[in-house]
Amino acid sequence: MDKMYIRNMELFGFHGVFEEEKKLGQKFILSLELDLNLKLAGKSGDLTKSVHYGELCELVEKEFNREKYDLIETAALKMAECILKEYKIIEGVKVFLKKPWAPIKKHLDTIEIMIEKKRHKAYIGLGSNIGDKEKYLNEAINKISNEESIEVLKKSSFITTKPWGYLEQEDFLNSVIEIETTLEVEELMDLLLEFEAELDRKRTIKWGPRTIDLDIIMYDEIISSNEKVVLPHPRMHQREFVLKPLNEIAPYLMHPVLHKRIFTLLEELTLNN
Ligand code: PH2
Ligand code: MG
Ligand code: MG
Repeated sequence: MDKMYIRNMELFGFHGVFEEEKKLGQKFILSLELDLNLKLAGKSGDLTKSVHYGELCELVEKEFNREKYDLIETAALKMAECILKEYKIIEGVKVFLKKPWAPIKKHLDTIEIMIEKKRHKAYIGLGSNIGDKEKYLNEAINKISNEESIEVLKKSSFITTKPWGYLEQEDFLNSVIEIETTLEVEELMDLLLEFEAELDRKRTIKWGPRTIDLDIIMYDEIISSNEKVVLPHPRMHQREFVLKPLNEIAPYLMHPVLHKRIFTLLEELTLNN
């Protein structure tokens, strides 16, 4: 990926844990590393295909001075979020923030932090088998698309499926959506759990009836064995109610553990049943 670097921009700000820092202010030094394709602009000479770095610096300075924070971590994170929100062509950003003159009674060159934020692609499986199933799926998708840090890119159709696992329950309505998000995987998981709770989800029987179930099926090509979010979803390749809708919107997506594409996994599952 091509890069744009902005190095050592001076900012005056009022961030700090000490009262004096918030009163008197001090100088900060900001650097940015931006991931974006610069070849299009290079070829065409068209500024709109790149980032006007003068405007970007203005934007970042405004965001830096919008509020006073205790921590430079907060100031850096806010700037990273603001850059990705404002510039869709920027895929990722690293924000380096120095506070060389922090009043800590020590001689040092500088203290510096780096925060990285990126756009991620994820697939979310939705399922409902209580009450107005279509309404629950639609409400969940609305909640997800109303999030500032999420954009819904694709939606599969809603398909009716027989219950899998625990059989003594109503048929399900299932769907899969593709999203782009700047949330980390744990943040996305917490948000989906929040939405499930808002939509009256009760956890009683494993694999039992539910108003809404929102599962992260894949998140980039991440393979994770973290107890809280196992990725890719460990049973996705055994479930037609995941593979069928997923195949509608991403047939060539590669399963990062099995190294097979979604359409192949679906063909294999259908053959074996
Ligand atoms: N979800 C389950 C268990 N069984 N069966 C179908 N057909 N659809 C589901 O979404 C589903 C299921 C646990 O998440
Ligand atoms: Mg599930
Ligand atoms: Mg679940």
